[in-house]
Order: sequence, then C-alpha cells, then structure tokens
Amino acid sequence: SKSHLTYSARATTHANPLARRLFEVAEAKQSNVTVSADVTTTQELLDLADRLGPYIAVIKTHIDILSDFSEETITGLKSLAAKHNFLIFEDRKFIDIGNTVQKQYHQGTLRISEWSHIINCSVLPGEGIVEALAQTAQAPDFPYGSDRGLLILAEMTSKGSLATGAYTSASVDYARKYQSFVLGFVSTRALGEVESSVAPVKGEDFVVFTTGVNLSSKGDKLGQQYQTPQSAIGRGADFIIAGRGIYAAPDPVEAAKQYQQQGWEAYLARVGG
Ligand code: S5P
Repeated sequence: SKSHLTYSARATTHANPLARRLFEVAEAKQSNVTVSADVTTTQELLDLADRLGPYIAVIKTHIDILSDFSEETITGLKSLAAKHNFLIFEDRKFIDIGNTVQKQYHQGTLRISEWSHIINCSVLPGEGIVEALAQTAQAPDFPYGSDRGLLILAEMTSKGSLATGAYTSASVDYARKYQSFVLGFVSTRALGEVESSVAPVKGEDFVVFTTGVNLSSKGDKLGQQYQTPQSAIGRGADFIIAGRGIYAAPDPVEAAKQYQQQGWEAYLARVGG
C-alpha cells in the first residue's frame, strides 16, 4: 500500500480526480477525520456540519434516517461542504442487483448522486453491483462528471461480521477491476496484502476509510467494536470515521478537534514526519 506516503504525495500521483481532491482536502485542513453525523433531523445535521466543518475532511451521512429530508437538506449540505471545504459521503451501503442500485443511486427520493461525492456498496451481490454503479457515474450524460467515487465495504466492525475471507478478497478483486470509479475501501486495515485473484495494478493506491473509531469506548451494546485513531491509522486507515465519539460528546466541537489532532499526529508518525 501507499500508506507510508504523505497525502500531498498521493494527491499528486493518484489517477482518480476525487481521490486527489480527498487528499488535498486532508492536507489543506490537516484533518483525516470523517464525522459520521448520524442525527435524525435536517437542522441537527446542518448544525453539526457547520460547527464541525472546519475540523473534518468528510461528513458521512445516513440520509434515510432523517425524519424531514427535503430540498433544504440537499441545499444546506452542499453549501456547507463548499463553505468548509469538506466532501460528502452517503453511507447508503448499496446491496442489490445492478438494475436496482442504479435507480437507488441516480433516481428516487434521496437523489444521492446529486449531492454525495462518495458512496459505498457491499459486494455481496457480486461484481455486477460495482459495474452498475460505475456505469451510471461514468455515463457520458452523468451530470456530476468525475466528481464521484465508490468505496467498497470490504469488512465490518460489528461483532461476528461475515464480511471476511472470500468476501474481502472479492472486494479487492473488484476494486482493482473498476479502479477508475473505486476509490478504495471501508475496512479495518489496509488490504493490499489480501489475497486477490486480480493482480495488483501498477501504481494502485486504494484509500482506506476505517469506521468504529472512538477514544473513550470499546464498543456498544449492539455489537459495535471500537478502536482508537492511533490503532486505526497504524493498521492503514487514511481516514478515520467517528460517529458517537464526536456527535454524542458533551462538546462535539472539542471532540472533533481532539480526533483531528490525534488522527493527524498518528498520520504524521506513520509517514515519518
Ligand atoms: O463496518 C462498519 C461500516 C460502517 S460504514 N461499521 C460501522 O459502524 N459503519 C458506520 O459507521 C455505521 O453505520 C455508523 O454510521 C458509523 C459508526 O458510528 P459510531 O457512532 O459507532 O462511531
């Protein structure tokens, strides 16, 4: 993996424009934090995005948990992303046949393709899901150009996760095969060494997002398992995703700053800075 290189170096060499932008944002803001803003109203979401915006590289949404999703949600998120220079990652975890996910992504009530730079999918349905999402985003008439990318959910943090072994290997296969649209993985570690039936592509540089990051808890009562920013970044995370550790803290802004600082120090230690 390229995890020993700086974000700036990776921004210079990466073939994918959205990956380049992601690394540039991280470098410019000195933040590798993705906040998982799992709140349930538009006002709470936009309020968090505005207050935490300066300290994060990416905001991750679960747009379908909002009780009042509307045009205002989209307009608000887009304008805050521009104001604070962060990217938007809708954690929809597409998992269906190609024909269905194309509609879920590019049509429908939530209009995900319109506002979310990054999406993710499970490869449980097989290669076709990645092919279908890539086809939609790379169609000549797709309105958002090369400003969109996919993360493959290659592993999960929950206890007893079945996203292991052959599933994780297939995730790497498809990432290699659809490299022009796949930015990388949601995984608990770098996956370059994982057995894959597709040979590594020369110069490949998959971006690793690691969720289940929390400074003060080991897990929850529903099987979530946490690690610290240091541990996640040591295992190869390029971006750390924290939800309750930040938004449910007594002071979310202070918490965001703390994750930012620890995430950045762990990154600097990794690249030898
Ligand atoms: O394996 C995973 C993958 C994801 S995307 N485990 C996860 O927890 N997530 C998501 O990360 C989950 O849906 C939630 O939005 C966030 C973790 O939230 P937290 O409050 O436990 O930090």
